[in-house]
Amino acid sequence: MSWTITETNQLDDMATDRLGNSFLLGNGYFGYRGTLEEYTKEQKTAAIVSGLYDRVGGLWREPINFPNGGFIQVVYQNQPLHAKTSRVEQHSQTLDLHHAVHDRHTVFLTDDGNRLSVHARRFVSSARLHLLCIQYTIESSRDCELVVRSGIDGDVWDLNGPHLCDFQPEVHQPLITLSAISQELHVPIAVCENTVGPGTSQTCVEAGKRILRQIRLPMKANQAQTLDKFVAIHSAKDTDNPLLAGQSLCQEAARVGFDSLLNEHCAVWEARWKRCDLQITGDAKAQLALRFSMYHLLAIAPAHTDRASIPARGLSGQVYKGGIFWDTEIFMLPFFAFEFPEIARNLLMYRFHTLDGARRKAREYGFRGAYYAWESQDSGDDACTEFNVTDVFTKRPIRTYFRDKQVHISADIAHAIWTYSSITGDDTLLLDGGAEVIYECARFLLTRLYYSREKNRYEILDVTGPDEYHERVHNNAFTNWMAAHTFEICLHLTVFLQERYPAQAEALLEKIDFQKDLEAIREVSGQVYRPAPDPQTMIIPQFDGYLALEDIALDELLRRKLDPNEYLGGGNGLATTTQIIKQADVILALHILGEKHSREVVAANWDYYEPRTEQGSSLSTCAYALTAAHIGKVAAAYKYFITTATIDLTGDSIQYVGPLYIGGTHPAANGGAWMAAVFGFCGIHWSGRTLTIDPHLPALWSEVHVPLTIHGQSLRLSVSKHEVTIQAVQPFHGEILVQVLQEVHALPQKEKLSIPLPASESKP
Ligand code: IFM
Repeated sequence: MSWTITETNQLDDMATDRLGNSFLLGNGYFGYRGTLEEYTKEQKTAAIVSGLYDRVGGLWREPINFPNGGFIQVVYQNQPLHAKTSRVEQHSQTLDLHHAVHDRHTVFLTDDGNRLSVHARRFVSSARLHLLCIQYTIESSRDCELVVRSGIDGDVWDLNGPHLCDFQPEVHQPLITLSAISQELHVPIAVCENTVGPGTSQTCVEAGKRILRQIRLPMKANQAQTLDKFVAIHSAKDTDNPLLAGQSLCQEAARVGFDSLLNEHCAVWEARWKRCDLQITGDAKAQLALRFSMYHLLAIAPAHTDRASIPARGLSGQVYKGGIFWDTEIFMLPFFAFEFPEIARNLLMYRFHTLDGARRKAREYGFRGAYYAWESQDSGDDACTEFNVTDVFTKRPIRTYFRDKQVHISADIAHAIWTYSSITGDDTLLLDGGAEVIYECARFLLTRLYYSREKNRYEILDVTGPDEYHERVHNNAFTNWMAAHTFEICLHLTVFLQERYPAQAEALLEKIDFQKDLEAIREVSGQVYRPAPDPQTMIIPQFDGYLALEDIALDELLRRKLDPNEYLGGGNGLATTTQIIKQADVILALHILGEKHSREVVAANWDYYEPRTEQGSSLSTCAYALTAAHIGKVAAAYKYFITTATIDLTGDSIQYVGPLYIGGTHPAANGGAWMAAVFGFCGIHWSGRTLTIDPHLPALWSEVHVPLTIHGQSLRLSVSKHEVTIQAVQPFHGEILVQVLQEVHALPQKEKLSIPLPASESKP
């Protein structure tokens, strides 16, 4: 029930790209695109290893795409079969979200009328992080001999490569291996492969970076033959000897066998879904889209390490240089903090491990503290360049002010750490580095303030907010609010540490020499300018002067375009001089920090900004969904929720900015979809002490079951149009307060707490 996605006969080039993303498999260590076994770099095959980057000459540094050990091709009468060029009678791809297993069925019809059917089942093991397993079954409608070419293809798809050199194809019977080293840092990598099954095998090497075995398979009509293929992927970042580690894993895999490996892998996924499956009654489409979103987050989450985080395009390729953006902290972290706190902790510890990179960046721009990278890779130094976009007309790079001016990134990280601590009640993150990160972020923002004597307030000038079409503006509401919030966090944190961990608090203040800055923060905190709603219109200006810009309808602006891919921001962009914005900005601020504002204020701003938002970023629609649900615009919220949750199913996202390819998966939208369902429709809000539930369910949703973990306590919530129920899974310490319709209840230890909703709350 709502656990599988299937696509049939989708073989055109657009579909190949889209399915490469939607059918992605992964285990946090590596992602393997949903391409077909016979595909090559032209169809964007990729095995992207998390946290391993390389740079060629002056090109962009980006993740390494490993040699494709999943390559298999059937040759019939000297003709290789290929789903895109051979005659295909039937074709389907299916992803079982419950177990993270991909199936492919293709029936080829050969020129002489033979039917060859291929069924390949594969998974990226979540029990053994370096392992990809494929079971390849072939059947022929006639007696014949087939050749199966199975091996490792080192000729890979790269955006700014090639990243590997010194290829060493080797045979270590029964294995074949391909080793190489990365161009920039000379990191050795190895891919090892073992294909087990019938037939007689010979090995051949093509062009130095492709090593294949040719298996002669005598086929009897309608009798299937099965090959099991095991692929191990390692780099010297994981182990001293990637080749040896790969060989031993491949041999071990063959001993254990495909079925047992599949069982252990499925058990990991079943356990995950037990913890987080959100069940919607009445809306199978939303259910599937939401599970799809959660699946994608889980497939790329670094559950195994706190040295890596989740890039903006996940592990689906090299787009955005494999960089980790604010996407993780603002859009993905809530899901992990409420469902898998241990993964949320890893994501945030990554920021601690990259703190020195953020300190270097702050110094580079003449500030102190931690200015986090806009696009962060392994060291935390900023991979974002000054010229991110190319002008489609002049073919010249456009100066963009993402790297140097999106200062909100440091506030976003401080906010995420504080939120994690509030949701999980886990102080260890703060003690193990989180507090240091918050202090350094606050210090950076302190040094970024400008005191206006005239207005007697602290302002933040010359920034780019979330809306990237308006760069170098003054007093961006989102940035100012988040900075002021960071100062408040910093002060609360100090009180908290001094009360609970006085020795550690003192040691930390001394270690980073923070006392004076702390005093300064205490002084300025109340005086930071927080753009407020206009008393008449209730509109919060996105930045100084925003409301005076040309107020043009989005359609009209888009009609002014001369090229479909032209960039709307930057110095000459069409949107720059207008009120058209790329993505949610004030609306996102209202979602994160809008508590102090009335629903009327949120509604007025939603009505104002929504028609002026291009939704040009995958981060935007969820913010509109969340806020729309909050103000009771349930139909609009639902529309934006579906757009967010299906982005990688429909492939309906921007693929190019100028000539720059930006396709891939959209994990921030995946996290946004979860937030829209939980915080938006179910109206769940955790204040640090009280769990408030204020549902606004879409018409089709008769009931939603939400598992949540708060302060280590697993809770099962049910929200329907008539009732809210909540139960603790185990006995708990302390008190959990639940607020529904202004009434606060203490959650009983054992029984279910049921709170009826009056008829007026049971709105469609
Ligand atoms: O972080 C986003 C940014 O807000 C808009 N451009 C794409 C980035 C990565 O998703």
